[in-house]
Amino acid sequence: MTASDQATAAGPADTADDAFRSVHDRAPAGVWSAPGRVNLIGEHTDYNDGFVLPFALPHRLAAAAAPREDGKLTFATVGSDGRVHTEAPVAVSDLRPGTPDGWSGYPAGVAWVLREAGIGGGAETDGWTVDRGADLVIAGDVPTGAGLSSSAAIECATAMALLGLAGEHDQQAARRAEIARWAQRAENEFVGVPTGSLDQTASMCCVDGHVLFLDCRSGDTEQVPFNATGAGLSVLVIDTQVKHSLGGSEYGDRRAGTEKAARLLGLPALRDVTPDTLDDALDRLPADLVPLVRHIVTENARVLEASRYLRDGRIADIGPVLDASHVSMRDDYRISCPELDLAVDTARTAGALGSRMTGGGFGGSAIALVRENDRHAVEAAVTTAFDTAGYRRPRMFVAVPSAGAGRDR
Ligand code: GAF
Repeated sequence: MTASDQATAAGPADTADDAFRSVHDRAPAGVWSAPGRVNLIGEHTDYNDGFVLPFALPHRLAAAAAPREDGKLTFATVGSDGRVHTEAPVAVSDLRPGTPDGWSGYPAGVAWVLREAGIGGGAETDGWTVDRGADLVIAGDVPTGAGLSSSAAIECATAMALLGLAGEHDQQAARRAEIARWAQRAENEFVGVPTGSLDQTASMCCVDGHVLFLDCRSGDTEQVPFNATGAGLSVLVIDTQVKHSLGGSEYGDRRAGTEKAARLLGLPALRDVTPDTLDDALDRLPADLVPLVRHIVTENARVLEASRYLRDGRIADIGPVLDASHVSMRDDYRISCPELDLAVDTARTAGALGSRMTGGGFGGSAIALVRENDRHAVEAAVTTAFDTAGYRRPRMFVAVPSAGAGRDR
């Protein structure tokens, strides 16, 4: 692997297209792509029916694809060395949760879900369905294991490609939300990682220049304008390069803990505990669940607070809310790590208006809201702090809210 570690000057769509031609000696029928995301705030709230506030990154994974007629799926990816890595073909009829595994489990899982959903069969594409098979070549620049949703990007790019091969060109919001649910199902049931709906919904439903306010219970979304540049601000992503994986037990443990707490409280989900009822709820729970519940309830309140500021165009005011979110994740939900804490603390000391880890945690990335004039000083301070601590140097870049999944050509 990996498709997503690749630094591609040509851009993901060009790279995927070129690689497809070199592997298959023909042109792809099309190229589709989907972005990674940062979550501005609202961590681990998605599987508790709560609120999240992500935006799409400019970093994307592209899938060049063409139909086959022999019932086989082939997967290839372009690695960071520019080389194409091909996987052994797999029969659509042999797809089972967990098989294939590794990176190709993500696109294979999407094919499995779409096959079950009965996608395709229309006259426009000569009756093509996923059962007939497809060639997919994937390339792009979403960092992997960085908490920036490379998994959702590969799932959503694949879903868009297979739907495109089936002749679907519908880009309406409701269909996009449904595609996100299919992609999430692939991750939950085929790959076997019990994630919520945040990443796939962000990859499918985000739009340029906006953050996405998502109510994970109702599925309602609101596009909230977010022009940090216009306010002289930047969202700096600090990728600690500590690889995070959601496949380990920690993510599932947190999820199980919050679901158990909701059950003990007799509620459908922790979304139903509010700041007003929090103390009463905590009194009724065993000690080990108290900090988990406190994080979810206060984090939901912070998402609502940050959203109110952003609707009023008060971007700088979310700084303290980001800080409070990080403290809650570090001390209550316990999903941070020394590298993330160092990045956050150093950014704040060097002038960031607010900073927090983003994504699943246990490694991955932090974000810092910085005045553009202070950005270089913050970057330098973080680099020095990591050097001094003997940590691997982090990668940093400014994240600008970008478009969701779509067809490139
Ligand atoms: C990961 C998961 F995939 C999301 O569903 C979400 O729970 C997130 O961690 C934490 O907010 O990205």
